Amino acid sequence: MLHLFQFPCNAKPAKRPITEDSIRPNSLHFVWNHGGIPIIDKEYYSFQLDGLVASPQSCTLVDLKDEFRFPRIEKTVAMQCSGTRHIEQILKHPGQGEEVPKAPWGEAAIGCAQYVGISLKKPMKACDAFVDGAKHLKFYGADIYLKDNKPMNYVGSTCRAPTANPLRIMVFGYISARCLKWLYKIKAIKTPSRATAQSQGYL
Ligand SMILES: Nc1nc2c(c(=O)[nH]1)N[C@H]1C(S)=C(S)[C@@H](COP(=O)(O)O)O[C@H]1N2
Ligand SMILES: [Mo]
Repeated sequence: MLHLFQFPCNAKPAKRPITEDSIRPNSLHFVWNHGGIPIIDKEYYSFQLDGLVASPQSCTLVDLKDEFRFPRIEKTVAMQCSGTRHIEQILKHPGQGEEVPKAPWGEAAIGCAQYVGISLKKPMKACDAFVDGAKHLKFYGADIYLKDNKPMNYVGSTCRAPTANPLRIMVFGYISARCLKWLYKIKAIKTPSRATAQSQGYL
């Protein structure tokens, strides 16, 4: 892989990948991070579902891996960063842009892979019902990055119909900026999140 940035790790295949197979091997799938890669202790990891729901829930990784409660599903998903070909934007508007302002991304920020996970509908069901006009889900990543020198978590939101693997949410049909990694919390909210990666960077 060619590292456009060593930190935060932003990497693309050094050569144009062979396109015979629509699935990109994991070792050649693009990587786009805004901050560090959090160290998550499986023993202590727990995942929250709260906000505008009747009964907020917390699950551990052991709960989420219980295939009896949460049957696994498999999907082939193509992800595309809305910042692919970002270099053209940087050349036209230097100084403007999102959180990884100088990463010279060309057209490589696209990748198709097979994901195995669980549907978010299942753990959400345990919350009973959405209340008070909950229309969106807000996702919180455990990683921290700096935006204008302020430390923050990577956060985003979507309308509430996604399917998820709790450590990585795959929201089908959305830009990959909403497919949060290292997810530790989902909150039901009324309107789209005001987090910078949602309301500015990848609006
Ligand atoms: N927690 C977290 N989730 C994140 C990001 C991030 O920096 N932190 N980057 C987003 C962006 S902009 C993209 S394009 C994809 C990249 O996913 P990948 O590294 O698996 O290709 O993850 C998204 N989810
Ligand atoms: Mo992205």
